[in-house]
Amino acid sequence: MRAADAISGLTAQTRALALHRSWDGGVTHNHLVVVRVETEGGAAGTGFAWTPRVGAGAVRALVAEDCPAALVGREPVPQARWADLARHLGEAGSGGLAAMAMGAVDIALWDLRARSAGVSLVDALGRRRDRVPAYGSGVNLDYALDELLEQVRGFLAAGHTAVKMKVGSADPERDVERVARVRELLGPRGRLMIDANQRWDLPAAVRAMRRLERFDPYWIEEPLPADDLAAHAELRRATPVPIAIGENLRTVREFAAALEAGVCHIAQPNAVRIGGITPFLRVAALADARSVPVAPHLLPELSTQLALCVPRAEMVEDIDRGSLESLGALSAPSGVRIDAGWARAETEAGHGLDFAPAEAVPG
Ligand code: SMN
Ligand code: MG
Repeated sequence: MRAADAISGLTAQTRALALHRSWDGGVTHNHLVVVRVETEGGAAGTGFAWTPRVGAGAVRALVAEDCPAALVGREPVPQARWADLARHLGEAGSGGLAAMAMGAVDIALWDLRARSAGVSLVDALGRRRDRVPAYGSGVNLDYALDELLEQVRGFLAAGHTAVKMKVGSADPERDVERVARVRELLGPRGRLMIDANQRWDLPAAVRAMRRLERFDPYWIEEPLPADDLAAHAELRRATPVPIAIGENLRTVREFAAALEAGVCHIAQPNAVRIGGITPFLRVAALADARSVPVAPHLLPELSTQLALCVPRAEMVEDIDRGSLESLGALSAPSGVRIDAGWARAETEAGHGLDFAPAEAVPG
């Protein structure tokens, strides 16, 4: 890389994307932070972070105000810049919002690298497959039973045979009834994943799984507080259902510890929250070494591209009307397509995500 291609600057803008229907707990928007990295030679790459509820403004500030000192004047090499940024942002923490800021920058640097080479992100990272299975996913704990069943019918009509639904209702009986009805709709051969979003404590998780096991869940996702490995180990002894975690693990070391403890049977890194594509790939390598498949957490436009490159890919999440494209974040179709239960990426150079002009979000 010529010195003329050193990083010259970074910009970051936030944008509130109205959800078509609120996510559980009254979440009405997903907030996007779009980051652009430019080089002295005129090349550019785009990255992003997203957050349903809190932190978009803080991530924008970290990128725009704190990241340039670690990046400007240096070569846009993702892995090298990632290490610099981790050191530089370290006093803000290794995970959380600092990781999200790093994630947005790292995605931009990978986009820049692929574009400079004139290849797609998938080819820059190393394509291992042309398609990956997808599943229909709903943020549907707040849905009435008939709305939940309607959503699942929609997934089936779109060609999905694997579906994820929320559990963790205040009344455990409600979960049993809903899971039973969805299993009935799917039939015995469909894959049914359940996601508790950390809502249970250990006894509640043990009791719930005892009642839900008979519906043959393909995995139980986030049954417990994400960082409580000891509780996961206890639950693991109480249920044969594989445990899927990762959307709330924010560092490679947290994944290493969960894999080491034998409580992460399906790894679900989120490329934004873990600090970008660079650490995402490290998690995928660690998971592979433990015979654990990767089912990337949202959003489908990026997670599909990454799932095409990891050693062991399980499925990607086709979230109901929650993709960047369906939220109106893109000014052109992304090239990532999910059809009849399969996800593919036919993108132009880079990740192919062309973000619509951003507006500042008040506050
Ligand atoms: C989820 C998390 C964050 C936003 C939307 C949905 C959910 C999932 O836990 O696994 O899809
Ligand atoms: Mg989840």
